[in-house]
Amino acid sequence: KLPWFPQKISDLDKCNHLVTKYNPDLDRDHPGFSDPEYRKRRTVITELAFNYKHGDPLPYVDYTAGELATWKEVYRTLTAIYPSHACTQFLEGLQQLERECGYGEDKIPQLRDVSAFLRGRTGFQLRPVAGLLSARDFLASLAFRVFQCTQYIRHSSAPMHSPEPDCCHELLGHIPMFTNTEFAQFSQEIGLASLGASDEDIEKLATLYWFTVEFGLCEQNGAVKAYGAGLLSSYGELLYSLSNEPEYRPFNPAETCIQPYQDHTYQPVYYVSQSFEDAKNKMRQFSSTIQKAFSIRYDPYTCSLEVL
Ligand code: H2B
Ligand code: FE
Repeated sequence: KLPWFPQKISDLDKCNHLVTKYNPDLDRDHPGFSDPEYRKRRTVITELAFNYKHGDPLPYVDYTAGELATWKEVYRTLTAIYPSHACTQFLEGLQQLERECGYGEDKIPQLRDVSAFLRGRTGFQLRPVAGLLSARDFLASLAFRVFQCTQYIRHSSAPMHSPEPDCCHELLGHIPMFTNTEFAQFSQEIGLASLGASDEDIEKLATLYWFTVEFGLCEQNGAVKAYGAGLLSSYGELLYSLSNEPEYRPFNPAETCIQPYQDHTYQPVYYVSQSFEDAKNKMRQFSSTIQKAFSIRYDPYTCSLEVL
């Protein structure tokens, strides 16, 4: 039986299934578990996402002094090592955001402003999400050039790492890459490949997403640089991934898609692409091997799919 999938952008209102993992209310290891004030604040911000419908203005969050202090610490620490650790596309994206979209250490950018900016660059737009989404729903939104973003911030006791996505991960890790045309295309193609796919194929695509968009490395001018958002939003792992400790393997979807991965510690292995062009071509090749009973065309004028 064919799994349901969204066919128009407003159907993404139904792509909101969360994975209950690393949640401050349920997970005793979460840094905010024993901080009732943090948990209360989280509820307020996630409520905004639960109530959001496609077409609504993106919710505006009035961040507290404490939240702004966490952001500043994360921003300062990470931007200090980006020049030596991040790929050029990421650095260029971040520069644009600093120049034209109000990025900086003193304020947490609002999703509304960032979404408007990205739309004009690569046609990507944002929608708020309450936490870690199922891989199926998360990937489906990419097919419509929509990136689902959390809006709360990590707990102040652990600014260098968050086990779950937070606004530092989204705004610093992911958003700069979405200003890049090539990368935007790559992301949408993974999304389109996921629509109506079997659970097994979704798992493979999620694994590929993990080792590219989240933890990918690429070669640039004879050096290895990070482009994965999980690395670019975690000071410790960014340093570790480019040290000589972890194992590197060339990115090869057929092999990478079955590599087990973990989300509570650093990755033991990273996959290195020669370029985005290379990664995109290999992904495209892999996607064509996913068996589906139909083919799909995305219509950018109506933001909907033609299923043939
Ligand atoms: N949900 C959210 N909110 N942000 C992500 O970056 C994310 C997600 N990544 N769900 C997904 C899962 C990814 O790791 C793959 C597709 O499973
Ligand atoms: Fe992510």
